[in-house]
Amino acid sequence: MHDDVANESRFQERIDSGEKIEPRDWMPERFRHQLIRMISQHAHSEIVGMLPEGNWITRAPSLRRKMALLAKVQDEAGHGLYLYSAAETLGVSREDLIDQLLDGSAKYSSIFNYPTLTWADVGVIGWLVDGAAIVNQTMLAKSSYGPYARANLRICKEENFHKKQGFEIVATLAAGTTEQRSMVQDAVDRWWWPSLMMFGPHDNDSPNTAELMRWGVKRRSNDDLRQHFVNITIPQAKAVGITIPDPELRYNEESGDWEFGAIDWDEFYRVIKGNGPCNAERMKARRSAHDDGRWVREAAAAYASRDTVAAEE
Ligand code: FAQ
Repeated sequence: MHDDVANESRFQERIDSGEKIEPRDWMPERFRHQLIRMISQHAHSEIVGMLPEGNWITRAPSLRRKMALLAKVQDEAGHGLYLYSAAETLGVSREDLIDQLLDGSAKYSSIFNYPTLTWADVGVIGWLVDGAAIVNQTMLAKSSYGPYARANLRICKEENFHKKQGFEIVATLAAGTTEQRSMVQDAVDRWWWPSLMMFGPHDNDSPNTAELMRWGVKRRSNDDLRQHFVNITIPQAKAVGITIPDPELRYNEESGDWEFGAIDWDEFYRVIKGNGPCNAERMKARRSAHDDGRWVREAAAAYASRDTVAAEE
């Protein structure tokens, strides 16, 4: 008991002085548990997040667009792998984490439960969804847990490219025909509010933020990051002539913030409880991909064990 108190205060001192916590270092069980929760949710989000845009690979409007989209969706798979590896350093197996996703006990980001109805959605996801993810993950790249911080650093470099490809699609459509302009505006109208929800509930309703900030896992709160995202996105929308679907949006000269209207939290909780527009479809797609890929995993494991036997002989 005495040791635990001493360890905990030494642990907090290390965090307060800006040191990174590494996998073999002493850490409170609750810290380990919180990180596994957060990193695995993040990993699942990357993998499920491949589905909405993957839906448009075969229908991309040109070879150039198709190549960029293919590369982006493949990058998201890579991000999932960095993150599952980071979670594994905390003593949990990838198989268990994937089982939790497939049996519905683990969460993934609310944003991926919305449909991609037109090609403009691909641009708007790159611009808004990757844009929101970068704001959140630039902060997480400074997180106190070494493997998670380093994974986010690599992820952010790629996400920046994703955001640029998305914004370029949005800018092209916004400067296009009347139909193209209305298609991209319609996509922004549908994705704007769910993008704000990605940052999680308001700070007062966020059970995990205070603890995660004390431990330096999160460096900024949900509301703080959401406001930063709005502040940087409004000038981008104006630059390409897109209207943000919020009549209450106002610039506050004193604070320098773009103030925005109320978020529909009933919708958010409905989606994270499994009742969003595409939750069932996303889980069905992940379960069948898992079943269809079983023979690949078995073959890879057979090769790995054959190599081990050969090395021992
Ligand atoms: N969706 O107390 P808090 C991407 C849950 S990656 C679903 O505030 P916390 C890349 C939360 O888990 C996007 N659930 O929680 C890409 C908690 O439930 P629990 C994913 C949400 O952890 C782009 C409860 O609500 N990024 O987009 C959401 O302090 C394009 C209470 O919330 C990450 O996962 C939500 N939006 O803060 C890929 C980043 N928000 O677990 C493909 C890492 C909250 O207690 C294409 N995660 N909840 O049952 C984080 O930064 C944090 O975990 C937050 C939530 C900010 C998501």
